[in-house]
Amino acid sequence: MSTEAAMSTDATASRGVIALLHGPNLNLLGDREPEIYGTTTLADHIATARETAERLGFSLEDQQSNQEGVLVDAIHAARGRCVAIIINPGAFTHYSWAIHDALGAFDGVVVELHLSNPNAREPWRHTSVVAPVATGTIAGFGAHGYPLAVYAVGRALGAVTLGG
Ligand code: CA2
Repeated sequence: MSTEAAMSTDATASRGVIALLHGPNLNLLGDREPEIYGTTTLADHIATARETAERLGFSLEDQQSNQEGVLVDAIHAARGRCVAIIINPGAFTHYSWAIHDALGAFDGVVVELHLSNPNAREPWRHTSVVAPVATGTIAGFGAHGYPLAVYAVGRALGAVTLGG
């Protein structure tokens, strides 16, 4: 049985809003460094995430910014309004204590998402200042990470049951 088939969901309920946030340079996806990040564009990743979210009964908002403060504001705006944040902070992952603090003040589920596996790359990518304030991290699965991250939110909020 496929993983998908083994998950039962109730998509009839309105389960709330997921904020999907992307940090610097991720607007270039599909254009440069395809050997690391693949050929799928950011718009395509967002469409996949939205499709999965809606199937599970969530709606999804998205924002990409190259500015740290804009991401901090987006995290603040999610407070009390969104049930979860899925965030690929880009290189901010490794040093933005402002994003760390903002996520720490968010009450819902936080999924840290990476296309590549930063722990298998240069040593400076091995530190994540986001991981300590995340519910969990999904990394290294490329485009598949998007539906996985949405399912992780569903699982954390009781909208998805694994194992049938
Ligand atoms: O693997 C990931 O998703 C990363 O968050 C991507 C970040 C990197 O700094 C993290 O260590 C891991 C970099 C995103 C840069 O994206 C580009 C996309 C196309 C062309 C150039 C950069």
